[in-house]
Order: sequence, then C-alpha cells, then structure tokens
Amino acid sequence: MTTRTTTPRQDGFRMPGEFEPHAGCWMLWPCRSDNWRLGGKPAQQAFVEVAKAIAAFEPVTIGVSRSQYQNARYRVPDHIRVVELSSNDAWMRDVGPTFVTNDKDEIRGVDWQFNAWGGLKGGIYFPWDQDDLVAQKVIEIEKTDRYKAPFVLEGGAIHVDGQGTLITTEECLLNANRNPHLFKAQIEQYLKDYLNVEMIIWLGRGVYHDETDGHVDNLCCFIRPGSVALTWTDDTNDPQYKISVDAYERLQSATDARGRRLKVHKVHQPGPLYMSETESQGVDQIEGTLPRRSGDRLAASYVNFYIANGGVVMPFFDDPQDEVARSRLQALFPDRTVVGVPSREIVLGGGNIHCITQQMPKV
Ligand code: KQY
Repeated sequence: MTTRTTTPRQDGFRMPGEFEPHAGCWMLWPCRSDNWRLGGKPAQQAFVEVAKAIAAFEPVTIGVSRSQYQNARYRVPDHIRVVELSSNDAWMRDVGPTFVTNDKDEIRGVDWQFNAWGGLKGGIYFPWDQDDLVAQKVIEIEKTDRYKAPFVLEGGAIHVDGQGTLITTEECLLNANRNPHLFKAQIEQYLKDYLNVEMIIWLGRGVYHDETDGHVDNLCCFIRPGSVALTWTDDTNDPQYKISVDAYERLQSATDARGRRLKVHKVHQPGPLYMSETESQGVDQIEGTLPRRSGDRLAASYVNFYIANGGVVMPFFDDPQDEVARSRLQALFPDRTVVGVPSREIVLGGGNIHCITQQMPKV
C-alpha cells in the first residue's frame, strides 16, 4: 500500500455519490457491552439482518475483533465475508475509508483522523486507537493506495452528489472538539482537496439529541444529484421541528456545484422514541463512556439509510411511520427496491444503518 503525499484533487480523484455503482459494502461487528445492551447480542442480530439485506444487492464484508471472530462467523451467513479486524466499536461509516475514484477506473482510499466524535471534549468513549486504524486496514485489504487526511472527519459528517457538491452541518464540522485549530475556510479547503468538491452547503444543527454533534447522515442525504431527502416533523412542539425547518430553508435557497436548485423531499420521522428502563439497564455503565439513560430521546430518522446496487436498506422502528416512510422512499427511488430492516437495537447504540456501513465504489 502506497500512502500518497498529494491530494485526491491534485490527482484527479473524486468521491462518487452513494447512488453510483458499488463493488461492495464494509461493516464492523458490535460487541462492546458499555454501548450495546446485553453484551451486544440483540445488536449483533440487527447487524446480521442489515448485512443480509445489503448482500441481496452487493457483496458485504464484516470486520470482527479477534475475540468475536468465531461468534460472528457462526452468526453471519456464509455468503457474507467475515475478516478479523480490530476496532473499538462498530461504526464503519465513521472509522472506515472514504473511497475516491478517477476516470481511468482507479480507486484510492482516504483515511481521516478519528477522535471518537469529540476526543476528550465530549467524545463517546476512550480509547479509540483501534478505530483510528480501521481505514488503513480496509485500504490495505482492498489493495488500493491511500491518502492520509490531516484533519478529523467522520464519514457520517458528509454527503456528496458526486458532481462537486457536499452537504454537512456546522454543529459537527465547526465543533471545537473536532478541529479547533482550523477556521471554516480551512476546513472547506480540506474538503475540496480530499473529496474534490467545489460547493459546500452548510446546514445548521443535526437531528435533535444526536450524540455525534449532528452528523448530516441522520438529517439529510442525496437521493441523486439535485435531489435530497430531509428528516421532518410537523409537530411544532418537537425540538426537531426548528432544526428541520432551518435545514429546509437553507437547502431551498442553495444552489449546487452545477448551479441547480435542490429538490427537497421531506421524510417524516418516527416517534419520538425514547430509551426504556429495561434497555438502559442492559448496558454496562462505564466511566468515560457516554451513559445510556432511561428516557433518553433516540436520534431516530429514516434518512439514515444505505443505498445499494439496485436497492435501499432503510431503518424500521416498529412505528406507524415505518410504512409511510418506506412508500415515500420507494417513490423517490423508482429504480431500486426499498427494504426496511428493524433497527431499534442500532439506534439504541447511537446511530443507524448508514452509520454502520461504508460503500466501496465500483471501478
Ligand atoms: O452517525 C453516524 N455516522 C455514527 C453514529 C455513531 C454513534 C456512536 N455511538
């Protein structure tokens, strides 16, 4: 594996949109008992269901820490590849590489700095040393060259249209717990250099009570160039309401890198949903790890879906809005099959299907 000293932009590489063809999908295996209840067993089952749903559309690989290898290999169907790969938790979107491609059918991986969503200033757990090595290991296994980005970024903090436009949130990328030494203009320049984008659309805050400091992948995403889905509520008393209205207004007034106005599609949120006493009691309480408290509002959103080759795998919450949201997404993705997978066990850990997956583009 060669680590390049140039940037993807200098070398003519760009991050494709998630809706472009994939070679496959990478995931990790959940097992830490201070994040997942009951030693991670219900979450493991949910991750297996997500992997099976995605594997119906494209190859899936799951990275598993040494002590869980046999358990994972037993629980995961044979057609899904399982490889030993240490991590501190299971959020491949955030700790994995962001792949970039060029027009000569070449692919390389960008390895961001990772600090567990805020390091010692509000991060979710300590240490995160194994998470920080995941991107490099995936790049090595996939036999691509690597760019080592000189700043903190999680994959869930960005979405791109593959045509020069990126959306993100101020709450996350301008947070002092990510890159306190960088001004907004410097962060924009790094995004342009490492993802080869021209236009950055800044939204304000992410989903209410999202522990990532407002990752955009739980709030809003590209369906295709020129078209985005935004999590929504009509309940003016819900704290999410103002956040979604603000995002809607910013998106409506934005133009993308090609000068288009965006079409904004609202997708009504589930719930609101909260962590139960039983669920909270199932999680080990460890000093230094974000506590999981009974009554905590869950950052549940249908926008946290994964776009696969010919399919979309979306979260279901056993909520009356599930089928409404699925029909809505099916109408927005007429050429793909939209599949719902029960994901309450994943949102209890602080994220959802998009957060636990990372696509590798096809070249
Ligand atoms: O939003 C994401 N991409 C990840 C969520 C991580 C939650 C950590 N507990």
